[in-house]
Amino acid sequence: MRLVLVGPPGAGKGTQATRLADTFGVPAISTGDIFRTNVKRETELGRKAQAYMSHGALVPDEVTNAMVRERLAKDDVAEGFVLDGYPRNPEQAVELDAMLADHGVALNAVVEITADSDEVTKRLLKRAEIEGRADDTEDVIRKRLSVYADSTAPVMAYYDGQGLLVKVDGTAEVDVVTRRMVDALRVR
Ligand code: B4P
Repeated sequence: MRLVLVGPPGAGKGTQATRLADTFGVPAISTGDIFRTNVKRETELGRKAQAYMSHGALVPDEVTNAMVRERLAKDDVAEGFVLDGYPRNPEQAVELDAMLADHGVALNAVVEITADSDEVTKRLLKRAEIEGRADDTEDVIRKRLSVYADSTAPVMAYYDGQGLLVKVDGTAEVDVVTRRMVDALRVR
């Protein structure tokens, strides 16, 4: 199973990616998590990503694409993966298709998790109280939502055109959303 999860910040991509990865027995790959790990370890990649992330902007494509290309070349993704947070613009989507073609494989489905701005803002502000993530402040959340509308929303048309898009309503309890996703993927 080669899956991509797309959705606004706070829709539940990271939350659901681990659950789907367990269900299908493949690794979950989160570009946001890889960046955050690198920021914490103060690596060169982390230094490059930090300023963009803390302002809610996308990390430049050349940095992100190279990182994903390297990750998808590892042995553990031979049987599949759940990709969370990538692609985030149509250019990254084209690049992902090229990476997979190089390995002679293709995506099985792209799941769009939907949730409105009020709901995701509420969730992220709650997470801020628990985890204190630098990009979960009200101003940065607003910026992330506008980046999503401008840059990431067009990715859905790209995948819809390929017949890969599956829409799942993300506004329910976590278990319910997981079941909706698994059911929607099984009927495909
Ligand atoms: P991400 O790490 O992808 O952050 P995110 O969009 O907020 O999603 P996340 O997975 O963390 O949250 P989730 O919705 O699961 O990206 C962070 C930054 O990294 C970006 O702004 C950008 O700068 C950079 N970046 C990442 N990928 C990039 C790319 N491809 N190109 C360029 N830059 C990139 O969960 C949010 C909260 O909601 C959690 O607290 C969770 O517990 C809660 N929640 C989840 N499901 C719920 C439910 N059903 N009900 C109630 N609460 C729920």
